[in-house]
Amino acid sequence: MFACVILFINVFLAVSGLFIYRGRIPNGDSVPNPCGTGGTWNGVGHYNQNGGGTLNPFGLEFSLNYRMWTIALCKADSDGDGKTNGEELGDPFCDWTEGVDINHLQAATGHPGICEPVGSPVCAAQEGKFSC
Ligand SMILES: [Ca+2]
Repeated sequence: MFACVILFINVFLAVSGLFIYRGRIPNGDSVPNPCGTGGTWNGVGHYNQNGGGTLNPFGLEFSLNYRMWTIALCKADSDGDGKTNGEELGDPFCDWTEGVDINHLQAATGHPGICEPVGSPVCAAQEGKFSC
C-alpha cells in the first residue's frame, strides 16, 4: 500500500512538472510528433514522448537555462537540424513571453529537441536514443 502511494505521488509530480514546463515555452502543449505519426510530443524536453527519462538536447539547454524561454534559447538550434528552437515552436521573432498572448505566435512546426527529419543523415547522431 505504501509503495502504491509513493508511486502515485511520483507520477503526479512528474505529470504536474510536465504541464508546468510545457507552459513555459511557446506552443509547449502542441509540439508535433517528429516521427510523422501524427499527434503531439508531450515530453518536449525528453526523448520519451510522454516525458521522464533522458533529456534531449533542448531539455538539457532548457534545464541549464533555469527552465526559462529566453532570446538565447529561442535563437539556439538545440537539436542541430538547421532550424532554431523559436522557428520550430512558432516563435520566429523570439518575443513570446510566458502568460502573455501575442497575436503573431505561429503554430509549432517542428520539435526543438529531436532532429528532423528523423532518420536523415543530418540526424544520425540521435539514432538509438528514442523510438518512434
Ligand atoms: Ca532545431
